[in-house]
Amino acid sequence: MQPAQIEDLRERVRQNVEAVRVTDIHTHLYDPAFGGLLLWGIDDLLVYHYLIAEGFRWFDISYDDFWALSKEQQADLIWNELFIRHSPISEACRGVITTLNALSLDPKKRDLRAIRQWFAGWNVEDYTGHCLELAGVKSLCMTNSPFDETERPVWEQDFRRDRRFQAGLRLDPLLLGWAESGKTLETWGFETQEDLGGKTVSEIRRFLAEWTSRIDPQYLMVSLPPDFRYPDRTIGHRILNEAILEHCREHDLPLALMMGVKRAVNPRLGLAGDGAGRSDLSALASLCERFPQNKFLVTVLARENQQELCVLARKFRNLHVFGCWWFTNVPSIVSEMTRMRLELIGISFTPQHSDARVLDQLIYKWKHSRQVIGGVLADKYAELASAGWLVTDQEVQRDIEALFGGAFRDFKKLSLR
Ligand code: RAT
Ligand code: ZN
Repeated sequence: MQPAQIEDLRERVRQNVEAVRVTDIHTHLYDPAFGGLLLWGIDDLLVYHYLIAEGFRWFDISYDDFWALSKEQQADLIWNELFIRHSPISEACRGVITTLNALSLDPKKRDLRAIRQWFAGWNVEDYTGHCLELAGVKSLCMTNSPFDETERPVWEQDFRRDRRFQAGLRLDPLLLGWAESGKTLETWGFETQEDLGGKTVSEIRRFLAEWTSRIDPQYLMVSLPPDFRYPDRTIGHRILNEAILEHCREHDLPLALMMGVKRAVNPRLGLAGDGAGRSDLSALASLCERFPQNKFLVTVLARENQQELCVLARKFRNLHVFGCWWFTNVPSIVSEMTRMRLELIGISFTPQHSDARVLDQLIYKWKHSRQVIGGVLADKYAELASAGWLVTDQEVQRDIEALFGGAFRDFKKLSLR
């Protein structure tokens, strides 16, 4: 191929990535029927926990005083410190600029008051459609915890689901904090014992069955600390083996494992105080090997674990790698991870999820991810063409659809018998 043809191919690949409609497989957004739980607008964008963590590197205010402020006051502080007094260069800061710009709010004016006024003119239903459209997202997965006192009551009423918002059943307390969550289940009418004796395991399964039928999840999910081991002799492991994995097999649901989060490294920062650590992926290897009929959707937080995760995916077809999670969702690392994944496992993974907590973040998270992933894919197809393969537009489009949702759907359908 001539250099001009290669450049043309690269451009077509990038355009395809720009245009593809995405299935976002992990977010913290809610169906609009959940009312105030669906966050949106400039103040929620500014008080995102990623920005709170960055703001505290400059703030001259105690943690307690900060938390005592109203949302708007916190947003003012963050705006002044991270956007006015310093240039908004970090990924999370740049995201706010990309979002405002895409919404046609001129960030160059730096007029927070005018931005607030603009948002006040929207209603949530219209704005939801507007954001999904601008982000090119056709559907997304929420994070739904039965243990969350604010969302539970909504599920317990009858409401009309917005099919663009699919459920994900989050179970961290069940697996990681049985001493407490067992008691909670008891108050909800399940017979439990702290040592898992008597009917406890079947009662946990009844609880899982009830929530599965109530919310119709795409998968069950849990985030794990870096010191998670498998196998191990803990109550949590018995819950995993005897209740969660059995339930997943019976309902043909994947279990999403988000590995490597150290919760509350600095508890004074609240949600912003979590950190990251390197995981022992031999735990994941054991799970994939011992449970060949269970499906595992996995993302890992430590950069140091990424290659090992790809190698495991080459060994186990019941493992689907997804996303550049949280601290890895910065362009330099997304680029390196996506390149490595394509090189090791081809098209059989899901390069990104947004993890959006605020609706409007879908816009920047997907815009930034598309830019990086599009560039990496352009390189890869150019290399393939140079190697002598005929790269057709139709096949490029097929692959890109797989990477942005299709491979995830195929993995869910995969028969492991
Ligand atoms: O990315 C985030 O917003 C984190 O706070 C976590 O929620 C993480 O994504 C998780 O799902 O545990
Ligand atoms: Zn998340």
